Amino acid sequence: MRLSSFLLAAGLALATFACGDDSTGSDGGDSGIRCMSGMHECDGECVPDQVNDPEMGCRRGCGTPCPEPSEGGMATCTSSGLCDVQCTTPFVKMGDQCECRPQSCSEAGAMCGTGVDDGCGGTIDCGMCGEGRMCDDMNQCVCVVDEAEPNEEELEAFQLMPEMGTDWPDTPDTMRVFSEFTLNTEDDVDIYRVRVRDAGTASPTLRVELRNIPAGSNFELGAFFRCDTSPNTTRCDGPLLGMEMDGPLGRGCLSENPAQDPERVQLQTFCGGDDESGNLFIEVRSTTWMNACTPYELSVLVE
Ligand SMILES: [Ca+2]
Ligand SMILES: [Ca+2]
Ligand SMILES: [Ca+2]
Repeated sequence: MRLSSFLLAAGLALATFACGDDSTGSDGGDSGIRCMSGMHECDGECVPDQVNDPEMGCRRGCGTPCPEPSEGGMATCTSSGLCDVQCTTPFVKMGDQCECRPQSCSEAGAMCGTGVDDGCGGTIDCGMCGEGRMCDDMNQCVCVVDEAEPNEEELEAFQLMPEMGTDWPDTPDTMRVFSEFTLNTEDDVDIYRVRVRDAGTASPTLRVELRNIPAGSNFELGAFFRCDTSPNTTRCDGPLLGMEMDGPLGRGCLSENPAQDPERVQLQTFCGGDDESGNLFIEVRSTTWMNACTPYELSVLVE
């Protein structure tokens, strides 16, 4: 077995050598002169092999540079010492020339858009994006940006309004559900401001819920209150209603449930004096973002 495979390998090696030997001399002329190893034929004579460089016509050439393709590539040498051409995408080799082959949308890296460059001076139409998405400058489908953007920090906080007016009184209760906002990128942070007005005798209770978190994503909710009158001793209500947290946006709660589970926080406001009016800041962010553009639902209750 071992001997036969050795013989087979030896046979193949000989065949390769013989083949290489046969073709030697075919490029310099057709006189059929056979040259010894390390030589090849040029104009009826055997000459030494050259450096395998296209500038010199490659190893088995006769000193004339290899022809360059007219566009889209360059002359090269094959490993056996003959002239060849190498084409750069989107050009493809056709004989000794490179021809432009128009790119498809995926080859061009485009998900959408009209007038996408096909690489050959023409354009292709790569269609439109699905619902909730738009085509950006790079021809990528990205989530549509919601109306509250930019709202990444306190100074840009988007003010949420109740059905009527701008303030959210606690007497009677004020409640509203918002379902037009999205986290449109992995880094999107949405900060909202709710103007709470203490209109009753008891201090306002604030309840915020985050629902309709897209499948595969995990969003978190924070709610923080800042009193008009210090000191601010607002606290989180109950262990199931968020983690107490003193943050840059005020005193409040964080709710960090796993996966798609809704987030829920409840704050009991306490301020200096009798008036517990102030600003509620709500923060929505993601820890896992699955590139879904569907809106989340934010419910705010002041009672
Ligand atoms: Ca947003
Ligand atoms: Ca934002
Ligand atoms: Ca969560």
